[in-house]
Amino acid sequence: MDLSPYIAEAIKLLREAKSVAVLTGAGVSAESGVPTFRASDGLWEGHRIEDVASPDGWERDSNLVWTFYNLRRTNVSEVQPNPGHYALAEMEKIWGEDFNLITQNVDGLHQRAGNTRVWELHGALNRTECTGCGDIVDQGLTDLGTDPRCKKCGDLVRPNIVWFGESLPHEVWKKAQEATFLCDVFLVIGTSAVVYPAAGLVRLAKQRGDIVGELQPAKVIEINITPSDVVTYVDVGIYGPSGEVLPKILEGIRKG
Ligand code: BJW
Ligand code: ZN
Repeated sequence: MDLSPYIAEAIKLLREAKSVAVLTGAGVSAESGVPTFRASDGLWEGHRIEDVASPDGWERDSNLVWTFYNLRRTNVSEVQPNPGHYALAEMEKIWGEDFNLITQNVDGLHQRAGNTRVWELHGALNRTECTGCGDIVDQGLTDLGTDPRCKKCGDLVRPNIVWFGESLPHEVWKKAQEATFLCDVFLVIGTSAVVYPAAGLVRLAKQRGDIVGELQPAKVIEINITPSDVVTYVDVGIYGPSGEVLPKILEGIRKG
């Protein structure tokens, strides 16, 4: 399918935009070699993801949870940002403080590509959080074994990841909502948009005019290999790999 008319439409909307917000999901890192969550059977070594990435799973078997996360950490330490990540980093240079990248990803690849205004809704693989004193520490992406301990109080630490049923970090969520509310164009990239409250941002971008009369609904551009759950809010859908589509959009914005 020829994507160029949709890419041209996205470029036009972006060139008119004063403020841009982006929501990314696992698909943006797929071309780097980071597996997505819902692509295959959703299983890891026969376990449902919900069973290893949930407070219940942690209570049941923290050793298993750490084995899962050590593998994820090692995988991410071995991959590189792809052209999609780099295009988003270049876009931040164009819009500056009016460019906000909200991500559900925990792999840190946006920051490694150069984005600085990144709001991590679901935590980060490189950080741990003490189950005793709550201390949050950047531990890099090394294998931490299955019984890593807090240097301050000696209690077991857990991955600093938002599991199902847990709240998102308050300040980060506030920033994400603010950026969504203020943007003229909202890009939703590489997410199935089934996990809330993150997916709800797309609707917020569209419905901001209902809340503040003088605001126009943001234009929503989706980039994915297939339409997501929020397709009804999408103005321009570009259905191709983000690592190929985003550099083309960047090139078009620059040609201006
Ligand atoms: C490409 C591509 C390429 C591929 N180019 N594209 C019922 C209804 C509504 C809500 C709920 C409900 N029951 C429970 C809830 C709430 C729950 C939720 O939303 N559940 C739904 C699944 C139903 N949410 C929560 O629990 C959240 N907390 C919360 O709500 O707190 C308030 C509260 C507190 C107490 C009680 C109740 C409420 C927390 C959610 C945390 C999510 N965490 C995870 C796991 C972290 C584990 C880890 O990373 O280690 O975060 S879930 C997992 O999904 C991960 C992801 O960030 C998240 C989103 O997935 P994503 O990124 O969209 O990936 P995929 O795989 O789904 O999609 C990939 C996409 O890429 C696809 O579309 C492909 O087509 C595309 N793609 N290649 C472009 N090359
Ligand atoms: Zn501690």
